[in-house]
Amino acid sequence: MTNQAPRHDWTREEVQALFELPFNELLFRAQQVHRANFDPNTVQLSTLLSIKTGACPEDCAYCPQSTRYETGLKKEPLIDVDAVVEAARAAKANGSTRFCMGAAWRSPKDRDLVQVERMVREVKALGLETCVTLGMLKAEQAKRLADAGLDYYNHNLDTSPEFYGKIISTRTYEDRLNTLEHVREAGINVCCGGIVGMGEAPADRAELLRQLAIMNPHPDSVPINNLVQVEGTPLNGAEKLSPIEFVRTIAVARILMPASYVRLSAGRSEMSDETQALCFFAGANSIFYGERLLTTENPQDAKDRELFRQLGLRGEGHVEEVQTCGSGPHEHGEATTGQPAGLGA
Ligand code: SAM
Ligand code: DTB
Ligand code: SF4
Repeated sequence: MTNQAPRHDWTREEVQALFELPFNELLFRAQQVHRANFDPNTVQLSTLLSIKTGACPEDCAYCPQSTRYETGLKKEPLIDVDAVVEAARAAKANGSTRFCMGAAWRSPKDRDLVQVERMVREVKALGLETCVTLGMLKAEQAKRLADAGLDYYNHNLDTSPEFYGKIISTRTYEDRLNTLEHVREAGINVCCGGIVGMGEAPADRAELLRQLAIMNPHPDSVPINNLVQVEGTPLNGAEKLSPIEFVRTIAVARILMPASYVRLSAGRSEMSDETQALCFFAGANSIFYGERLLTTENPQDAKDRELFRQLGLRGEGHVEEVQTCGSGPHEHGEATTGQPAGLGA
């Protein structure tokens, strides 16, 4: 029942019905699916670095980096490759296996891409998985990044197609799907999720997850962000999602996309340990680890170490310690063993 092949034909009604299950029933099902596909006590660790900060021409209503909103953010042009390598080395020493570099661009200029390609090569040479999020990509740009050895590209749907126009006007949902297609066609793994807590209706959350789940194949990583409210952005002061509804969102994501890594992403700083514990029980098996997201804060390393200790969770092993796990439960061939510093068992 629980380790069936992933489906791509979920209907709105089916997804809605999952959200409406009694909480215990939903979490039990999610945990069953999770166990059929992953080690339930292992969490993949990714570290973020903003490589180009602020002054973004887009109008994403949640984002402190848009030039349209007064958020007091200090803007910074594309940083040096050396600074990136230093941060990546520290992330690896701390137990992260993936290093995600984010740039506040609508889309990268071809000359900027040369520098990003160098970053990808050098971070990869450290033995880390690489991920970048640079905005919209053309097919040739995705190809260049693939040639540089990029492992993942993050590009979120953010919300349902129906709610999308209330959040962003400067690029369309279709634009996002096109970028995702270029990424997939170039052979790069897709990291794609969204944000909740933006004042969307329950049906928008269900539809965001359904849109992700009807992709074939499913995104390899699915970041679920809880809006980080930033003063000066239009969504500052939006009604917050209840922690229980957030946990339900994680559980439904796990059931719809059984073999994908579901990342408990932005918003952990404001979450209780208990909420995070429920998210892990509901099937979240990846986090951003490290004291900053892109421009906002994330829990201190020591706090995450203590949380993992209390829950008996361990960070997924370093990439170069990969053991082939052909007979194992998860199908990505990534590391399942190893004792990374910081969050190892
Ligand atoms: N500029 C590129 C883009 O938008 O595609 C890449 C960087 S952008 C900051 C990456 C993602 O971060 C967004 O798609 C959004 O899902 C997430 N994000 C941005 N601001 C956020 C916030 N305040 N709270 C939660 N997630 C946020
Ligand atoms: C994703 O889904 N969440 C990350 C990453 N992909 C790039 C970004 C979260 C950003 C939170 C707000 C900030 O720190 O600027
Ligand atoms: Fe720019 Fe990305 Fe922020 Fe939108 S989410 S304003 S595209 S940095």
